[in-house]
Amino acid sequence: EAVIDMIKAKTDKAYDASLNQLEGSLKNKIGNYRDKMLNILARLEYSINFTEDFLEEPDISPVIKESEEVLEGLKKLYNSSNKGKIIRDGIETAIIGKPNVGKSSLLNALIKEKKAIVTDIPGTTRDVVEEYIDLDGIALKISDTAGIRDTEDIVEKLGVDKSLEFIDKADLIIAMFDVSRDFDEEDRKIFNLIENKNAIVVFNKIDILKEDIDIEKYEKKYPIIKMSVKKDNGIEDLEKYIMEMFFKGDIISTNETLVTNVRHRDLIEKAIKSLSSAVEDLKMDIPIDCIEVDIRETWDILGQITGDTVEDDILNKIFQDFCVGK
Ligand SMILES: Nc1nc2c(ncn2[C@@H]2O[C@H](COP(=O)(O)OP(=O)(O)OP(=O)(O)O)[C@@H](O)[C@H]2O)c(=O)[nH]1
Ligand SMILES: [Mg+2]
Repeated sequence: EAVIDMIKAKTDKAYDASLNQLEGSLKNKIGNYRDKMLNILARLEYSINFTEDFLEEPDISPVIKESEEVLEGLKKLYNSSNKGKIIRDGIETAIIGKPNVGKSSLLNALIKEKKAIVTDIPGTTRDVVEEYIDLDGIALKISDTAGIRDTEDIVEKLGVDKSLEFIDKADLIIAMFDVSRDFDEEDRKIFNLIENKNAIVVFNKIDILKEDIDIEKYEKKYPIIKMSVKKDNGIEDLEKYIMEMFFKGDIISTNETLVTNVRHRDLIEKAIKSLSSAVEDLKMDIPIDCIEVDIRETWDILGQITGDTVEDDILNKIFQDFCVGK
């Protein structure tokens, strides 16, 4: 929900509110995990007493199962920080295509600035040019890449390799074609590169076409936008389309808890470490008191996310109250 609000958010204030809502959902989840950790601790305490009284091995398998469940949840949250990053830093969008189709011209048009070098010489762009744009509250990190083709030129080839890397890591690809020229083997390669990717196809240079192209005859695997960067035609359509895709959740899923904050991500990583070590120890014959230290630590680290940090002595009291049978 919060992400959708964020898309709609036009003012900074609304944006902050959406971010707060995301954080609220994270804190809620972490709060639940902390409660579970307390339960786990209570059970451990119980089994310590149980062993003292009966000199029998207690069954700690439920404790292992619960700990593993929390661990699983934490790992999922940690992985979501990638998507959270999209919201914080922008959707990684790569403009790709063979040389001379108008990629750099499109970047310049989107940022409304002559940042990338444009010439009619194929192979002009050698290095990736990155810029941020703001589409009504959605951040795009947009990269203009070197035109992809087989080349003997060492510098150009390094650029092409970089373009391929950017295709891999992009959240969204704008694949550009020059429709004033015949569709060739190089264009075919671009189509192969976007196979199974989030992509929008742009047919550029429609201004120098004699007749209108019929996009109906192309396969509908990707959305197609007709464009003339030169005549400022179709750029708004592209922007609208990207917003729509984001809104529909095509670029990132919009209904899960996301970690949007680096400090939270680091704390979750620490919690995963200490809980993993507790789970491993539980599976071996390590004295339970030692395991308790790790469980407590996990509980405490998670408290730094929910804002429930407590002094050591209060911490001890909470845990003592939890000790069953003491
Ligand atoms: N007629 C026409 N020309 C265009 C259009 N868009 C770009 N051009 C021209 O096409 C040429 C190449 O444009 P660039 O933006 O440098 O192309 P590129 O894809 O970045 O090329 P590389 O960096 O070599 O891969 C330039 O001369 C542009 O002015 C358009 O919509 N119509
Ligand atoms: Mg270029």
